[in-house]
Amino acid sequence: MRSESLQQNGAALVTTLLAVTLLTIAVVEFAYSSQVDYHLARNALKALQANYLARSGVNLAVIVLKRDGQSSLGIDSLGDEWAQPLPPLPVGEGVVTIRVSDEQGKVNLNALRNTSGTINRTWREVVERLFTLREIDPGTLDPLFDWLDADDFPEPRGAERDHYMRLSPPYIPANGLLLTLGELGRIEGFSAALRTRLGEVATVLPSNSTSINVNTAPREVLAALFPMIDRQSLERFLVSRIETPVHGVNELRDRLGFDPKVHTDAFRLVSVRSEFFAVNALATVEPVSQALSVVIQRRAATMTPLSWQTTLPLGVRG
Ligand SMILES: [Ca+2]
Ligand SMILES: [Ca+2]
Repeated sequence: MRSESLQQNGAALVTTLLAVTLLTIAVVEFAYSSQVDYHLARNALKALQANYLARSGVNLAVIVLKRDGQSSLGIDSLGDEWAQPLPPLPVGEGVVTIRVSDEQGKVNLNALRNTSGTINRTWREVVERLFTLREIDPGTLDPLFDWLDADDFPEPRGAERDHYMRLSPPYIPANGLLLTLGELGRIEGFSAALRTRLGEVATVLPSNSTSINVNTAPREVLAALFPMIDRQSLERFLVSRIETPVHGVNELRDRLGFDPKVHTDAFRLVSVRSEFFAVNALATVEPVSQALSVVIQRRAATMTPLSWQTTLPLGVRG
């Protein structure tokens, strides 16, 4: 009798232990998944807040650019309000950093194509010099010329329809203007590393008739436009244009110390006013960051976003 009772007690103990173990596992599992859900929900909320904060940063820059367009005396320069670096702005639980740059300080690769579908000789020379200054073989430009020009005849080191149709998967080259800077990735030889090296000095704008704003162009772009200018004159100009921007081509000629007898086609490629700007906003609502990059076209008082790039939330921590 006693042995039977002990056996029953033992079985009850095992059953109880088993039940407690299962319950513990269930509770731990539930607590873990609740914690994961909580972190996911919290990060999604922070990402949403960061996204809207970055959008607000872009909107703020648009207001500044619009106001500048209405007030500035027909020129855009690095002394303008939009060009001044702002400290990071705290907003609510987050902080947003905004940078505006002039896309017309860069070389617009679409300017290489004449409206007739041929390659523009003057721009071609400028871009070849720019590549040389960036220590990139100008021969790598041939596939770009072929991508832009209307014909199917390859340049000496170029690539036309025949080449792209042999790829897997095959595709047809544009034989027209580029739509985005990213499209360069589809052109033979334009590797990611090469595109990164061009980022600060080249852009893609939705027109082939843009000019370069000499009040905002980087040193290398100016050197590619005016190879006959000595280094000292160029450095003097780069320093002086912030306080005293150029108001016209004749003034530029004087400021760069040009011999009046010297003629250069490059003067037909430059201006002192800009229509295209890039706005970069980086918003952080800890632990999530969100970056937005927008190209804005400013025409009179009309501001049109042309491209809108969002990066994935960065720096997510538990
Ligand atoms: Ca072509
Ligand atoms: Ca061609």
